[in-house]
Amino acid sequence: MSNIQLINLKVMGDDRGSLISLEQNKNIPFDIKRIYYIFDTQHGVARGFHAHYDLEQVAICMKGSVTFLIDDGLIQERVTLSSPDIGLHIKGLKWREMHDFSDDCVLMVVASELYDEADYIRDYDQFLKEVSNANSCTQ
Ligand code: T46
Repeated sequence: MSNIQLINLKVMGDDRGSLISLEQNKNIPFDIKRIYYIFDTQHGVARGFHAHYDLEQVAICMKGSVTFLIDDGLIQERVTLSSPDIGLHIKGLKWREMHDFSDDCVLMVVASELYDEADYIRDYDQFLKEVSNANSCTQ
């Protein structure tokens, strides 16, 4: 199964333009506790380079484009987000990196938990150990 889980967000359009509504436990598959957004990313900058223990997120590129790398410890996959009606659902132990931000990129992220630095795994070798531990628990 692919690590790239995309959510198609229904556009409510009329002759005035477009509108998308995000609702917890409806098109966003969890309780929403936090929203943050990333913008004015400097040219050539990449972000992320971490995984989370428990956090579940949906990333939506409101403007411009950005490429995510999602890595489950075995497979690395890339997806470019460039439309406000597509959400990238990131759940479970997944290393994520964000590359190739366009100058005008506005990336909004809807999150299931408040900010907690203790939930971050910022070291790739530690991430691989956590994946291995999780896999040995499920076998
Ligand atoms: C993720 C990717 C997609 C806060 O104080 N509160 C917050 O809610 C967030 C998200 C960050 N911060 C602080 C922590 C750092 O001092 O803001 C600074 C930048 O955060 P970070 O380096 O973690 O940013 P990114 O872009 O590498 O990662 C972010 C999220 O942190 C992360 O959960 O999945 O976007």
